[in-house]
Amino acid sequence: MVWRVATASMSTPDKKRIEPEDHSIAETTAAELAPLYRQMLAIRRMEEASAKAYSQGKIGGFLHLIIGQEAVCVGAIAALEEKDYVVATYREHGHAYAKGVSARAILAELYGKKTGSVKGLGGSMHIFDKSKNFLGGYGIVGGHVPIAAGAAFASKYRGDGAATLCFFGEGASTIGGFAEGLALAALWKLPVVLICENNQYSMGTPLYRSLAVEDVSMRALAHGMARDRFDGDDVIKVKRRIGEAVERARTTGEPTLVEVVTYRFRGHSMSDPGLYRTKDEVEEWKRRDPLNRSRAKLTELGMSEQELAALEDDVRAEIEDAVKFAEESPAADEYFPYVVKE
Ligand SMILES: Cc1ncc(C[n+]2csc(CCOP(=O)(O)OP(=O)(O)O)c2C)c(N)n1
Repeated sequence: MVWRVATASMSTPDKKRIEPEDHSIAETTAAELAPLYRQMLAIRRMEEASAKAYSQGKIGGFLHLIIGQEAVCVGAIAALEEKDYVVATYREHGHAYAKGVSARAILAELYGKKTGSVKGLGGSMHIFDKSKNFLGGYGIVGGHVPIAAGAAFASKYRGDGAATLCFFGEGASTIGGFAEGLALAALWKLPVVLICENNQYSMGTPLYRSLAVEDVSMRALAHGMARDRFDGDDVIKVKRRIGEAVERARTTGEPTLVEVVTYRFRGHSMSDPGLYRTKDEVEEWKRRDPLNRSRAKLTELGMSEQELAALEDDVRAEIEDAVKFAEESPAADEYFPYVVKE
């Protein structure tokens, strides 16, 4: 038996690339970018609406927002087909929306209403929709990585040609479940793309206090797995680079570990004022806002202010309708631990 020795200089299948910070948007057309900008804006408005409802006491439990990170889930999921699967964390409202779950079903779930994606019994951290191949929504950090490997195993077993995207934070990469999922994905050559949304903080802990290396994608080397690493503020770049990994999964069945560097503008959850970061740091990242960058690119590509305003009005109407729907929907049935009412 020949063992492959993992080193940082290994040329195959090490696909890691790091490039200088670049604040532009990759080559694209308005036809490609406009729907992605619309999705990112809808996610941001939906998150803002949920923050408001939470502060009014209309949403209970935990609420983790993705504001600032929208380009990652939108770009990555844009590289998929309907048959592909997505598995995500408790910070998953945007991922669910990008995979086709409606703002109505997401907000109603947050409000604990019967019309929510899981009948109001799961709440913010447990959005799930089998009809969209959106497989959750998990609250145990890193615990869902083996679940994603399992979904990819099922695709390989059935030969359905689907790829699975698994999203997690950099904090999850220190968890046993992450190591187990990675090991199985590499050993069994499973068609899964493991996407580390490195927003640089696990709750209030900065990356350098929880990891011995800055580069999370290096963990792929231990498994001879392909890897990539890039800045995640450009939705088109995210789509292209995740697209390469999805193509690899489909054609060779090989997994990829992708680290996308990003930033959350707000605290870890609604109860976190984020005092462990300086105002300057947050402001610096806000200047790189993925939504502003996409909007500016659309103007450059010839979209008029009038057209952009129409798109933005359309998003506002969609989210206002979803809030109204959630508020007016009936409350979830009472939940008994051993009897789930249909
Ligand atoms: C196994 C486990 N340990 C601890 C927690 C508490 N917890 C919830 S979120 C979180 C931080 C995770 O950070 P990261 O993986 O970087 O993701 P992010 O929240 O930044 O998106 C922790 C420690 C948990 N939910 N599960």
